[in-house]
Amino acid sequence: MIKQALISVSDKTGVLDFAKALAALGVNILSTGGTAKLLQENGVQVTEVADYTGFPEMLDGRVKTLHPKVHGGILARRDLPEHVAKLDEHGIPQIDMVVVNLYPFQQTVAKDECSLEDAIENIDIGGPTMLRSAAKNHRDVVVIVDPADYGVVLAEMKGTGAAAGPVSYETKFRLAKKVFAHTAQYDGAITNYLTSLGEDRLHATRSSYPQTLNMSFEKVQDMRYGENPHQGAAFYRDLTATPGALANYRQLQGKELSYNNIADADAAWECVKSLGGLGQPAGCVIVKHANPCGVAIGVDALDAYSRALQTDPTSAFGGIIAFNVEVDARAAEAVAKLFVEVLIAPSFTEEARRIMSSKQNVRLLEIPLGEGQNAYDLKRVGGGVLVQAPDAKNVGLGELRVVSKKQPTQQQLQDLMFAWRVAKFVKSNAIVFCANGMTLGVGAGQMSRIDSARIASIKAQNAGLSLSGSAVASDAFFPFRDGLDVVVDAGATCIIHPGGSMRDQEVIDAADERGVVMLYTGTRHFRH
Ligand code: 93A
Repeated sequence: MIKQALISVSDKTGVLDFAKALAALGVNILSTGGTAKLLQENGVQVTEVADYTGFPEMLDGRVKTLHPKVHGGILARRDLPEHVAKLDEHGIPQIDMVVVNLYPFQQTVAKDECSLEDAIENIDIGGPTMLRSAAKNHRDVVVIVDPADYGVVLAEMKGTGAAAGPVSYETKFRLAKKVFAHTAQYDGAITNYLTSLGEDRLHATRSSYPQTLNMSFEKVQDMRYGENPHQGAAFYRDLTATPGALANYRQLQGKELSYNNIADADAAWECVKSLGGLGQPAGCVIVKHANPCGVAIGVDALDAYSRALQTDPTSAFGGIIAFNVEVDARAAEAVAKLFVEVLIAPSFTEEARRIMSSKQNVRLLEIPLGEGQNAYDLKRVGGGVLVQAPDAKNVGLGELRVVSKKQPTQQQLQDLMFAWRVAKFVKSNAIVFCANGMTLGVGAGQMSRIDSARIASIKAQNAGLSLSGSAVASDAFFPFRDGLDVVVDAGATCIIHPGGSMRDQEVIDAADERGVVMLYTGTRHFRH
């Protein structure tokens, strides 16, 4: 039986309706200053914690609920007669439900103008203490930290009839686990903030990379295995993930996603999201082993797909395909002809879904298009983790510098911009041949740039694509003129790369000697 609940919330979403419902079920409500005021003003009868303990809120609210009458009432084991007798001895009634959410620390420190003092005042002490007390004693106490759980708890309480009834052990245990995950994350945010402050502890010197880095993830799914069948694996979502992130996918059909599916799906999704603003409405990316093996933009999904597929139809077999526009029936029909592992798009028409349903093994993922970036890019190394800002840079036309004598045509500029966008998503060393908004040959992941260049042109030949008049992007500078000679021999007439080599002049002279256009981006896109 839930006879008494303590409600103390900073986020007051839904709390009024919840408290009203509890009161209607005959639950006695204890509450702190601001929460009590809101409830009272709206006709809910509550007892202020200060009146309940006989101690006023003090020290500017720093001490509100930190009292044995509160914590004794939460922590006492109802199954131990000694505990129950102790409560009686001290006149402490039991508290059967704790509804608490915390001072908004994360939101406070996210503001640029936040001072150390603001941050410190927003470190909640009494709230986590009650949450932890209640979660520890979850067998006897219902604890709610997330307003989204009000409904579930009420439903269970009402399910037992007119009187306030028991909440199931399963629910209480789930809610308790949620509390510890929440307080761990909360303390993590405090640690991240404090250990990011400079020596002088002035806010202005806050570093993006704290001394102690805490991140919280929640499991999306267990996987049958990892990169290889002898490796266990699971997929976790960063708790800060935005709706457009891969981890927020909705699977519409198909087998369970594997570890490699998810890694490749992410590569495809990130690449296709970057194809906007290139002069065509639709974009399509086909990925195999984390590298794009075909990328194109087009007038619609089918057009983009058909062109992307031409680059390397052999590698596309068993690939992962992503679109940045809705997949319609025509595109779905074309894709259904290929053996595909995963198909990703912001949406699918009903007709497209019906067509894909004949290919039940294809995993269909729907993800809203969104610009959200991971806060940190992480890479595990033995015993540690490398942390960097994600590569969010998209070079604009204004940043390009023509270094050859020959000036680019408008068409060449467009081709070079497209090639450069794609090269960012190809493992280094990356060489990408393109023309008319489609890839013609992709050389990826080689230890020498010249080998990537050779491979890219061989692949174009294998696919029967002409490289004559093509544009080439190289993710980093050409260290010697030999790489440039390879791509020009293959037919390229314009080249884009970051520049910045010791032998830049040698490479520029080579471009002039060969009569091709060369542009510098000033930005490098290594991807390992
Ligand atoms: O300053 S505290 O750390 N000291 C406390 O004793 C205490 N008890 C509850 N903060 C405390 N709280 C927090 O107050 C709760 O976690 C909740 O976030 C907030 C609700 O305050 P009010 O009801 O006055 O809006």
